[in-house]
Amino acid sequence: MSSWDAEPVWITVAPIGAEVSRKDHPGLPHTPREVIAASLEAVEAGASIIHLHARLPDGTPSGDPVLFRETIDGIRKKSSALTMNSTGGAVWMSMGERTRCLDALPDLCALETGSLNFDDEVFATSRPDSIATAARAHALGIGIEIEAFDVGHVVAAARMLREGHLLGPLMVNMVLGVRGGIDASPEGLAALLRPLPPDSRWSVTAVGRHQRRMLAVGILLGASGIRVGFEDNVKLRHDRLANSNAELVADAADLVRSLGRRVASPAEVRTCLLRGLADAREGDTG
Ligand code: KMH
Ligand code: ZN
Repeated sequence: MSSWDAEPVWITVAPIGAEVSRKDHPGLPHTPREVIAASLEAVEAGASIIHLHARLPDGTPSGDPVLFRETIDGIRKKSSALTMNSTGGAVWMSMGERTRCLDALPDLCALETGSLNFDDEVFATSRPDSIATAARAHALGIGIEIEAFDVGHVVAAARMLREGHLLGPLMVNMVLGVRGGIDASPEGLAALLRPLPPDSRWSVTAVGRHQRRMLAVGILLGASGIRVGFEDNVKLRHDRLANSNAELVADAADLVRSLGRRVASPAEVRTCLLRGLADAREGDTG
């Protein structure tokens, strides 16, 4: 392996989510205007990728591409951070509703490659739906980050790569600690990394109280990125509510630096992820 500790670590902020509400954090952004403000503040604090969901003004999750587009436009006007639309949506959304957000043309989208129990609910993504969503993202020039909540999701992504449904190298976000998915432990992360094809890029997300220590494990094992934000955890160091998404990003940036690595800039992440996409396309057309 090349000297991974010299490689910068990108920070993704997930400021909104779909399963969190203002009961969990009164400052949860809902409207595009609120999301843009929270995102730009997070970029100032060190984030280079914004993982987006959309909400109606009353907080109901929505797949409306107009809401996503307004948010993306506002972020792009004032920063070079990469935008990533969730095609996971909310657990209760149909696949059609989840994927409408691709029409807003983000830089990247998050894609599920399998199903799991999401606490008491079923979060279902069939293989044909994953393949169709990947094809649509490719056709629109949108990069893909796989969201792996359990080992089978990584295995399924590797199969999609082998079969040509995904462009390489894979970019996989390892999500630890969802009730129903893999547990937030070093062994859990190792299990997710085992089926990952060589040369893949991977990042770590951990929900709730295990977040900071699992991000540290990822940083030390060579993760390309880490993710924080109200979608995953509303508390700072699990004893008080974070003041903002930006405060969580600043804390994550401190963690990266304290472990001897450096925080990637949006320009570095753009070059790394979007050039990879262009190279893969050239390879395709031969
Ligand atoms: N809201 C979760 C059910 C993603 O963004 O792709 C799915 C989710 C993952 O948030
Ligand atoms: Zn999400």
